[in-house]
Amino acid sequence: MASAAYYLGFDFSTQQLKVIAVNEHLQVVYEDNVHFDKDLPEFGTQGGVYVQSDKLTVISPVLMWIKALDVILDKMKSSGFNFSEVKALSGAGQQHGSVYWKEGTRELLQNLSAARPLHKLLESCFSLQDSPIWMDSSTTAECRYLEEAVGGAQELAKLTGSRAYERFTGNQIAKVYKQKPEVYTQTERISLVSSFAASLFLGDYAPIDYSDGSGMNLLHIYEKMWSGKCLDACAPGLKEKLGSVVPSSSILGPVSTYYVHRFGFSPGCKVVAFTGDNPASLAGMRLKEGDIAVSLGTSDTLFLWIQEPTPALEGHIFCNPVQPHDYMALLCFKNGSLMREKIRDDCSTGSWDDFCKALRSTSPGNNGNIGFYFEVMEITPQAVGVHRFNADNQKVSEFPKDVEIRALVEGQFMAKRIHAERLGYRIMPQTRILATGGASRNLDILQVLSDVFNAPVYTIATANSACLGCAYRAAHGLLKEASASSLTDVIKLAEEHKLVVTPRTGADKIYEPLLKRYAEFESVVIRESN
Ligand code: XUL
Repeated sequence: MASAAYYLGFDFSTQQLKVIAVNEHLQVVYEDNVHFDKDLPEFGTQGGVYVQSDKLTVISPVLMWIKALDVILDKMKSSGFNFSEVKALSGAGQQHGSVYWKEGTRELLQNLSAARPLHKLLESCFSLQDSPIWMDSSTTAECRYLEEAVGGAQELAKLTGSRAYERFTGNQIAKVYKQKPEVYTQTERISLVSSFAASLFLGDYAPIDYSDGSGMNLLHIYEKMWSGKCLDACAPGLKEKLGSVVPSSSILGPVSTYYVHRFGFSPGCKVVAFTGDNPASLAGMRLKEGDIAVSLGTSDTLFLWIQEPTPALEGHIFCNPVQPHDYMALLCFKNGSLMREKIRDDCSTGSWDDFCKALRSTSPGNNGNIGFYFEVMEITPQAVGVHRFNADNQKVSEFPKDVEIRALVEGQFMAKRIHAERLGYRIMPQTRILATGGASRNLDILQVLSDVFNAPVYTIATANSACLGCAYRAAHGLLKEASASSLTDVIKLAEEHKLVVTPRTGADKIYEPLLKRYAEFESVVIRESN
């Protein structure tokens, strides 16, 4: 019998470590997880983190992540998983978090003794036991300093894809340097959570990949090199501590002999660069050139595949994890389902059926009525409150209920299109909108989405998309060596996405002028909110 080929994807996320194995047909053959709070109670985390008393500082113990890896591999072994069939593995980490390896650790990593679990071997290898993670917002001073040092927020965005954000790693490193200079000096290497996890498999420091590296406010996203200006503004000697950056689908080397001896991995099993969880999700959702994924949850998130980005003060541009010359963007809208549910309660007595009837009984374009609905301070754009404008461009205090419902849904999708286009996104003939999250079950809402973007909408399942994306990336990393195929070729094997709605004829003519008016009113709303 021909031997099987397995590809492993790991996801070191905030609350748990997950693993997925796929076979050569990209079908999932194994899935498991270790939940930090529940399965590793000795660390005493809540939701995988410690929130400090200032409520701004949020950290996670590095050894917890390592012990979770010990536990998950033991579980796989005892369930009879055949590690010798794994041809390649890759993984994802929560973005922005940083790990500080102590002077002298590289040698230890290169000589791991298979007799002991990793968390024992690496017990005293970190100059910082608790890593700052993405939920941290304690570095406002460092952010302002960095922006000023490079000539302003927009200049920083032009270089690194984002203005300064508290959770972005450069600002976190600057804080460590300022507040704990002795820790910084003792540190031989700083990894992201993703490259830290890759290092555990590689038995050596793994380079940071372009895509997760774009979430640091340190990487020049066009030149794919550390920006000297940004490094200098954060801490001295940082370049040496960060190591090199590599394309996200690079093969980093074979798995460490530790895994060969302890778990029976093949010595030929390759480690493909790890990346951030959002880039990994883009791979897991199987986005292609020109696609856009819209996650309609508590908040709404947009994942865009962009070729020529124009970084802005809102949203993030990352190097594309799948195609190294392209980019991806991430946009977050806080008033998502929260707002849809509020208007449903106010205007259709809590019934989604009635909400949908209202969408069907009103026409695309809403006869020129436009609304902004931000129950809480919105992220994209920074604005708050409810603002309504009628067809004569006059501000009005209410709309009939049906008009209100359509104004909400159209407004939410027009904002998404406008902000996506500001970041350089262009709708192409082959564009697909991949919808996911609670509201993606509602076809009438999806019809509006399709009309506003003038593109077909597909629904996709995204449970564990980051983890699955890494199993795909492992397969792609390996196969591209042999045949130079793209991830798109590799994932042809996976199940097709389901087409659910197509744009109505003439929708583009209706929304073109409406989008212009929406953008103009948005500036008014931002001014009024501030
Ligand atoms: C993205 C971000 C979060 C983390 C969550 O910028 O901060 O989505 O990646 O794991």
